[in-house]
Amino acid sequence: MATHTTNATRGQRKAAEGNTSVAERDPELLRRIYQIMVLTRAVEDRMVAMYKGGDLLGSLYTGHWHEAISVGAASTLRPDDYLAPIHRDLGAHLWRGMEPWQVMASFMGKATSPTGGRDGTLHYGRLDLGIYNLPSHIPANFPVATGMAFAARYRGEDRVCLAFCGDGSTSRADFHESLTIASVQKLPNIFVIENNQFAYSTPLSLQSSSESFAIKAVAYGIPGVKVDGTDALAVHDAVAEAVGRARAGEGPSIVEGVTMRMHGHAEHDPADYVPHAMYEEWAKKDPVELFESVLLDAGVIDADKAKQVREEARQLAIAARRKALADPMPDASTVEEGVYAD
Ligand SMILES: Cc1ncc(C[n+]2csc(CCOP(=O)(O)OP(=O)(O)O)c2C)c(N)n1
Repeated sequence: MATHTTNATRGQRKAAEGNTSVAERDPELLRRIYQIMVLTRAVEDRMVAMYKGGDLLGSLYTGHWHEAISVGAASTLRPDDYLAPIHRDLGAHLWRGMEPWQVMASFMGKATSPTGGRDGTLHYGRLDLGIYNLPSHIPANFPVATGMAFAARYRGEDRVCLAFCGDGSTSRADFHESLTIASVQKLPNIFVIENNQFAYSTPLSLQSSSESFAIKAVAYGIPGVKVDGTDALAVHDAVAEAVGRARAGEGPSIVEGVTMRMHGHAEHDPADYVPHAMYEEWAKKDPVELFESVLLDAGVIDADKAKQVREEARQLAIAARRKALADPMPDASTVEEGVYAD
């Protein structure tokens, strides 16, 4: 099995092969990726304001500058595939059909949230959309993802399971255990590592001595590729290739997307440990703006359409906040429901 690890983005390599033209791609898919990236940013910006305004119960984790990874990766899946996201992946939830108000309702502990108000932050999922609720312990979604992939194969289904984790999560034992079982069993898994330079306050230099996270794939005998995580098409293409292999029974892959965590670990964290120059550098690589420019340059959207998409996203986020605020808290008498088997 070929194992390739490269620093070139998938987009760059495809460009070199001469088949990456934006014009050759499905314009509907491109517009949908753009729309969900814009919506993700709008919803998270609104939730940051809600956090500051005291609307939310717990802390708020956002995925600013992760939009190209979460949406680029999720957009490669079939609706019946499985998704095991983390706290940076609102874009993947929204791609699958999670409603923005449901996300807000979750951070408010509302009865209408996907967890019925049993959680005041981000442990929401929707099994009807194939989205597994993320466990708090990271990357505990990885062993679950291998289980989902195993179940799919056991049942004779050709579903795949896409799971995300951060750079810090790769240092945990469950990362290694999951990669080991997935590779020896050739499970239909895709493991996306969101390298955002920090794991809370731990910088990459204290996290790993490897030249990349993708290169860790070599030890598992599986393909690993490192792509520009601010480039939605680079992520999409790399993950699509991995999905193709997984669905064909060729086993799991690692895709590393390199980006920056542009907010604190969560909104309570001022992240004073991040050198200011890093923010200045990465501010030039806003994935939403970069993708918008690509689509504008290729004529897939025009300036009016971009304005319309942004305004619609803003209005959707405003309406979502209004609904989530108005929704009821759980009825205290139901507190034991869902705790014990009937
Ligand atoms: C096993 C475990 N240890 C610690 C935590 C607390 N915690 C939550 S996210 C996080 C940082 C994770 O870093 P990384 O995997 O790089 O993802 P990022 O938050 O940077 O996206 C920590 C320490 C946890 N949830 N689970």
